Amino acid sequence: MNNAELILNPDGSIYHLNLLPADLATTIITVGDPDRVAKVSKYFDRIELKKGKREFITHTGYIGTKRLSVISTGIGTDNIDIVLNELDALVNIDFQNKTLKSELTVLDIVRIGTSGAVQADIEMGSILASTYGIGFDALMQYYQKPYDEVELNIQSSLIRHFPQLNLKPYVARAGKGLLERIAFDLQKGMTLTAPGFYGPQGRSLRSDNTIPDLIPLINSFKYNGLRLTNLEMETAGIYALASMLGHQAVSINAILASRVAGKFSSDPEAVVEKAIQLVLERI
Ligand code: R1P
Repeated sequence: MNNAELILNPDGSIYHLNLLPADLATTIITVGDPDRVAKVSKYFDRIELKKGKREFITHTGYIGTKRLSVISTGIGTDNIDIVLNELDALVNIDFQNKTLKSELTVLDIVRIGTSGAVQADIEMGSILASTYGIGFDALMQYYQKPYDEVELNIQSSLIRHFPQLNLKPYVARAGKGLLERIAFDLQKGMTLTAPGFYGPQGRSLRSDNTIPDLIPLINSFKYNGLRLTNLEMETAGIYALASMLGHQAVSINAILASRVAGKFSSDPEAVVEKAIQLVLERI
């Protein structure tokens, strides 16, 4: 790869994340909000480094003997494209000669994010783990990645259920081992990843939306007893790119809103705190 593909800063760090390979742990927590990084790292026994650039803030440290990095992604799968590719490069590309290392490292990536429920029985204030990410964004149009049979079957069902969509949604599953370890007793469901917060999630402040009944449509989708449970903006991109690059990923959602009841949490910080504590106990 050339110097315009893998871009390094003058100190040798990777372009956007501003990290050197030695700065990154192999267990990584991603959060959307840069302010949430410190809310995670305050539980570290020792913080080894704090670095950042733009919305990508990283704290690396230890809980006991476990080394962890927590990194903010900002909002959306366009940012996830940057974060996942650069995280992978930090462990799997030799920065000296810009070639793939002969031995590849598998990262464990846990998203702690906020989300809105689209099913009446998914309660505000609860924590939900995503079994699949369903991408209604365009990110994976640009990558060749093998999908398994179930992922492709879910995709076909989605295309039939949402005839108004002009793009093919993509479907990517959670990392199995990580899902079992972090989310063994959590409520689970398929998470729809939207390419925006308002129209793409069926909200209308002043807009006329092309799919005005988006929430009931999402709510009524079924595949072999599986259903769409919640909406957010990163999970499908994380799952698909992690899988493409050989990493494990799981997305843990703090449910702040009910899109069915039209309600928003009165204490969103407490719900996020609960999700952070739960993940850190299990990671
Ligand atoms: C929108 O408000 C943001 O919140 C959710 C969405 O995925 C989107 O990033 O997650 P975070 O709270 O992790 O950012």
